[in-house]
Amino acid sequence: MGKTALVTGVTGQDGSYLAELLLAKGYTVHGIVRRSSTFNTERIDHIYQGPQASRRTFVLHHADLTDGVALVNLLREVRPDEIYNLGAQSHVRVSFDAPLYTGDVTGLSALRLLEAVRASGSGARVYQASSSEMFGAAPPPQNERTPFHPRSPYGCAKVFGYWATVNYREAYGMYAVNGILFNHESPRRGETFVTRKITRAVARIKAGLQDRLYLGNLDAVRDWGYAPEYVEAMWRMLQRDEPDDYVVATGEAATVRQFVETAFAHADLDWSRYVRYDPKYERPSEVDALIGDASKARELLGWQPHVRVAGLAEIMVDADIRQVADQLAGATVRIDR
Ligand code: NAP
Ligand code: G4F
Repeated sequence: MGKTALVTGVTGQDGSYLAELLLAKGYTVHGIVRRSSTFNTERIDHIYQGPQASRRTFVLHHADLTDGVALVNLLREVRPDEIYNLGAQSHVRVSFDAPLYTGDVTGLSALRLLEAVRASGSGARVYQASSSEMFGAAPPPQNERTPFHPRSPYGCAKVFGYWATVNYREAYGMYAVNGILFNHESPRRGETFVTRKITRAVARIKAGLQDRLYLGNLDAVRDWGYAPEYVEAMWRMLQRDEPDDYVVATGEAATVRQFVETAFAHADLDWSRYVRYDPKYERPSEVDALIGDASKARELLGWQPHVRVAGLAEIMVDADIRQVADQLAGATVRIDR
């Protein structure tokens, strides 16, 4: 019998890649989808199995991370071996506009889920999607021993989720781990994160659909990796004998400006003709530089990244160019795989 996994945030970038990975490994995957007035399953439509399918290995459930009772009921029903808590209000800039909501969904929900595991008597292993944003103002390179100094309500909420996970491990002997992932991107990245905003604009400018791209701080330094490789690290963390916390990163630094240059150059465009500054995209407090040291993941998980920032920008530009071409041809727009 294959294992059973429960994935919160299955409709998001990471959730969709993780579901594919687990299905390929023979898991039965249960995903939590929150109710929306418009379709929010675009990233997983290609693996969806309807309720009438003869043998379902991918099952979706309506629930919400803010509903602790629904989580307990779901855990009693699904009885997962592994839980991946990827659901979150994950946008840092938005967390300044909706700080309490972000604290609830991104922070308190991690505790809600851990408590639901306890209340349901589940012995499931738990992965918590922690973030390099917790390091905030701590100077790079950052690793598992770097003190946290969050710079946003999102970062504060993730610090809460991180410590709740450590606490349930220590207090109840739960198999609960934190993956401290640095920025990771893909053609499935949400359109308002900076990489995707840039690559989507490149494709639209190339096609004559847009003539300006407004951005905020071009000097911020990030360590950008490729999302499909990062979900592999999540899975590896739950296969170890002992639970532990791991940084996942490429160790390679680039500024937003460098990402812009690479993305525009890949489409033979001169970025300075199109990119303009808008202070609206600045944050009240910025995280200047995140560069990860993932030696522990390399040594203990045998994990290492292969796609680097320049290759990542090219993958994303190519995918957005294909998507715009589909739109212009009136074809069904497919999420790039
Ligand atoms: P994402 O694309 O924004 O996906 C977030 C997911 O959470 C979506 O499925 C979303 O549902 C769901 N969600 C939001 N609010 C919810 C609620 N109240 N109840 C249930 N589900 C809810 O994020 P991602 O990039 O895949 O990231 C996955 C996780 O890793 C997040 O926790 C994020 O904070 C964390 N993380 C991401 C990165 C990164 O660089 N990508 C780095 C470090 C940590 P809808 O589709 O309906 O919106
Ligand atoms: O793409 P971003 O919005 O990602 P950010 O803030 O680093 O957060 C992402 O990575 C975290 C891991 O470190 C995750 F936990 C989190 O969930 C999310 O996935 O912004 C990257 C940088 C920032 O410094 C921002 O100020 O780009 C800068 N930036 C400049 N102009 C912009 C823009 N960011 C956005 N979103 N939009 C702009 O127009």
